[in-house]
Amino acid sequence: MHTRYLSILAFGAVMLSGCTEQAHKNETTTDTPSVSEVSTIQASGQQEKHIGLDEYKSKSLPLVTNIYTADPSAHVFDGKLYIYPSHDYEAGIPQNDNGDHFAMRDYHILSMDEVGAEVAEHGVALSVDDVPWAGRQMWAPDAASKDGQYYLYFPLKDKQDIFRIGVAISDSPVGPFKPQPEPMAGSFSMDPAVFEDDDQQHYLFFGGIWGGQLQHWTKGEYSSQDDYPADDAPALMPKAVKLAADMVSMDGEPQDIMILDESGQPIKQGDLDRRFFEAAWVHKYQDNYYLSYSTGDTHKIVYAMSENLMGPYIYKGVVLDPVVGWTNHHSIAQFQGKWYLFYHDSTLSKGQTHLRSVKMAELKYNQDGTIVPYQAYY
Ligand code: FUB
Repeated sequence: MHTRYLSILAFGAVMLSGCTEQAHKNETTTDTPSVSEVSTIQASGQQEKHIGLDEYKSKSLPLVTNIYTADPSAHVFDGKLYIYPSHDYEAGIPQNDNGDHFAMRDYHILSMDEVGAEVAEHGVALSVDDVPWAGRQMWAPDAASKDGQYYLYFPLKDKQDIFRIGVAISDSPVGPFKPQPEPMAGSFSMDPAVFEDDDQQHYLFFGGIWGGQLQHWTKGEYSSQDDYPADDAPALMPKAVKLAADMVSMDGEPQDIMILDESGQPIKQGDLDRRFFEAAWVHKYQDNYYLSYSTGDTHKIVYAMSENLMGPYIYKGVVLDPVVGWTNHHSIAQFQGKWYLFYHDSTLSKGQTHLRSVKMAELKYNQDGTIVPYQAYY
């Protein structure tokens, strides 16, 4: 039996009391607390292979510590770096396979003028209370800019508890954002990521299985039943669609983005180390598109490459090994001439899976364009 997002630590909840609205410098440090009694337990009673806090020392500090942040989507707008994260908090909801304990209610945006400079945290940019169709759970967002307007794309369950993707608009990259009265027509599942191609056309990538609900949409409409492919059949793939010129609607139907193995066969559903789970992100380096994503229950960020934005993509390898906490979610962006990996972990909360912190680190490429895997811990 799977245990969705379950990470029970052998020590109690740790509150962020004492944290102030201070910004922190992103510098290499050994910030991980030394905690000896850490284990992660599945409902089955088996131990999962997680990172224990006593085993590793972090290379990077959380970008902010006054709030918990996760799922960082990084973009450079007008020469400044903006990070659009989830805002984790303690909702007191028990952990389950659907991720109910990720009960986030608003978004706060981070920015910085240069790497190593103070990180600004800009307060509430959008609240669940502002969204007329809202049910619950504001999960991983992303943002885009066009013609002086900024668009925040956010996954949120509607009043029927079905994930939809909403769009909110602002004339500032840090909000406040005004939501559209309805979710994006035709939207489903979660983890939106918007990629702007060289011709300024924007594309929306999205999707995630388990609590992300992609397995409920295999017949083109919502079904309350899980519908996963057999282990030896092609995996459920991330979806992508061109955004219409208005940036708030889709130009066409979402299509599957195929991820193939080295022999040209679709990655199989049972290939847990490589199959798509959630957190799709696309970037372009030199002449190739890179589709990176989380493998979910094997806790890795991996990537595939293609010469075509809409694929097929060929699986290449690991970007980031498992981090402290169950989820692994990232973005990749170029800023001031260098490439960076943005990710999260749960070191600040001493391992609580639903209380994460965004970090960043330089990302390097090999001569052939493949990515040098990043090690988050010494
Ligand atoms: O933060 C809630 C969910 O956890 C995200 O949408 C997933 O990608 C995972 O990080």
